[in-house]
Amino acid sequence: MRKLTIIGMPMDLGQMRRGVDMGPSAIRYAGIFDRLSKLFSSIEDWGDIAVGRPETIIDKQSNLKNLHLIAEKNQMLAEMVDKIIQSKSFPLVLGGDHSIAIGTLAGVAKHYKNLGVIWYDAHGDLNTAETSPSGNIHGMPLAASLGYGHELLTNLLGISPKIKPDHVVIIGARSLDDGERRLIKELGIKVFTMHEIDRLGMTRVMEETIRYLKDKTDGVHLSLDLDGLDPNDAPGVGTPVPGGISYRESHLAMEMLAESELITSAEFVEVNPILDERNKTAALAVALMGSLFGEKLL
Ligand code: EXY
Ligand code: MN
Ligand code: MN
Ligand code: MN
Repeated sequence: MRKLTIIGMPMDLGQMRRGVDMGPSAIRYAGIFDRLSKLFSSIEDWGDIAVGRPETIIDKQSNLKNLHLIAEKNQMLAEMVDKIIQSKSFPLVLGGDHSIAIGTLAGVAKHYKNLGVIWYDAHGDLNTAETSPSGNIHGMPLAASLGYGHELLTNLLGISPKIKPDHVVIIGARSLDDGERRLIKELGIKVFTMHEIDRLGMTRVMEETIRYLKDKTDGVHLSLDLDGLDPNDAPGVGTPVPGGISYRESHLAMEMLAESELITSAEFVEVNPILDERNKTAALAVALMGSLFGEKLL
């Protein structure tokens, strides 16, 4: 049976709403250990990376918020994730805002030549300093991992790009900026927007996702932003977008990923307990982890 190693990244520097730094605590409090202990031969918790919460600093040249600190902290995360994989354990990263994917993917990409990524999100996270409407780096991690954006974000661990455009699948998109749409078209990134999920159903979306990634990748990272789900099911997120993926569809997606045995690393991000209703979103994250790691109903 597999080993699992959990690492918390209490990062809130990638966006402007307080509270998402408490995501890792909220997810642990929601019972991650009890839920996952039956599914792994051993679970280790390496604790949280010390991020801190200084006042926002806007980089004068790029207009990016907290650029230097985000790069520095993600470097630490990348090194930890690298160590977890070296120890032959499955890395599970708890966020924190989505800017942490820059670090997670850097650590993971060291180990895979053809890394696949499933980006489960209401957003594309494909902005750069030039296209971003906000300067918030949590709207940029997928672009950075593809090699687009500020060098401090694209070049972590000296690997750039971390992933190739045809190894990425975005699921749940319903809020894309103009620059993100352009990049998606230019790079030919596979996207299942809410339209395709409504039209095809989640079963077919996941079948196509798995088929698309299976033969051309040697590992697949799941980056699950809780705002991919509908805000009724996941109210505790900083950038909610109505009309999202349902609770049941998300379980089905995770169960199909478990069956596929494709996923080699994962992160669950954007849980903000201050905005949540009685830790509902953290509990949802833990329930989805159960399905992702092979929990059965019967
Ligand atoms: N596209 C918007 C921006 O870049 O500011 C909103 C990004 C939200 C990113 C969230 C976490 O996925
Ligand atoms: Mn903040
Ligand atoms: Mn995101
Ligand atoms: Mn999002």
